[in-house]
Amino acid sequence: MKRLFSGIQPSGTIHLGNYLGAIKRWVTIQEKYDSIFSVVDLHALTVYQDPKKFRNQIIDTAKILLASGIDPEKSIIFVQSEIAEHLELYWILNSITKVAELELMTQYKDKTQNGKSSTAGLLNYPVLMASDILLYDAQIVPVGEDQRQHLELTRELARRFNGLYGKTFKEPEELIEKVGSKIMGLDNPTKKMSKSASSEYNYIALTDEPEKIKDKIKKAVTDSETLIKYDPLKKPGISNLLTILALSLGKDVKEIENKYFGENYGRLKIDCADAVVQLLSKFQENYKKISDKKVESVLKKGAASAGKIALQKIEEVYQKVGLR
Ligand code: AQP
Repeated sequence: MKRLFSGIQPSGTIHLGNYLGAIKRWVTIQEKYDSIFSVVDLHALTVYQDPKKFRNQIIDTAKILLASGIDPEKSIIFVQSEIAEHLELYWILNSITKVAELELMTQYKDKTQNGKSSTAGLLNYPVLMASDILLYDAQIVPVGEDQRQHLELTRELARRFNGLYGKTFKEPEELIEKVGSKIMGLDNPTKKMSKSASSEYNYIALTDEPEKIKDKIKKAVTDSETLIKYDPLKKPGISNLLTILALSLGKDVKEIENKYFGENYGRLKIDCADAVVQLLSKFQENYKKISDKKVESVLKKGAASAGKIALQKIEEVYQKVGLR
């Protein structure tokens, strides 16, 4: 069975974009791959996190994975900072990464657009991501559109290291689905739905009550026309609602677009909200039943399993570079 790695940052409220773009798929694909899912808390630190809330966010993110259906009997779930080898490999890979190639990363450029000097952590973020993947010899990495460039860098670093020190790392393949890879913000459909958005009307939290979900979708930004059509460039708000509705129902966007042709925006919003409420109902029921104690015990077991693989790999790497 091929090994799969993916991560989620505990950087705020986990939202519908994270669910439709990542977590929901992880639940299905864990059957097919030897899967490792990490709560990547070190990545989250590239943006300031309130120390009083951070640990709770970490536990809550893991709880969300469990409530969504990630099965700790089938997959490894662990917290990144509990496995120090991520940082050890990060240093080794940093030593073969050029600053210029990191400066080219779109996500880095987006986050530093205002011309302010960025932190070294933000610049080096893709190297830590490469370490996460290569440490476990992951061959499959499910990614959103925004992470593709980072995965390409991961492959490049694997090739570079192998070229310098002999075959050590596997080059991972991306697993991407075009639809749903980018769910847009409800209050601004030209930018992706985001945990760190300033308004809660940007996202639907997975734990939002049905009334809240309905209210947020009702207020979602659309356009001044009356035409329901899937056209992300010209009609980003309507296209986003069609995507959310289609994915929530497990249907094709084209089919949903045809079905709603000639309908009014109000109808689309009501049906979209109902579908999201329905989609999240089982998750919310599960979420309420999982205790923090249960989460801690799953994470402990996960760290033990991940730690074994990581230790073996870092020993191999240290030998290859001559540290051992
Ligand atoms: N809007 C989105 N649509 C589809 N997929 C998304 N993902 C994130 N936002 C969307 C996917 O969720 C997984 C985990 O993401 P992450 O924790 O690495 O966070 P992120 O990509 O940085 O996005 P966020 O949620 O907006 O967080 P902040 O605001 O903290 O940057 C990934 O597979 C990601 O593609």
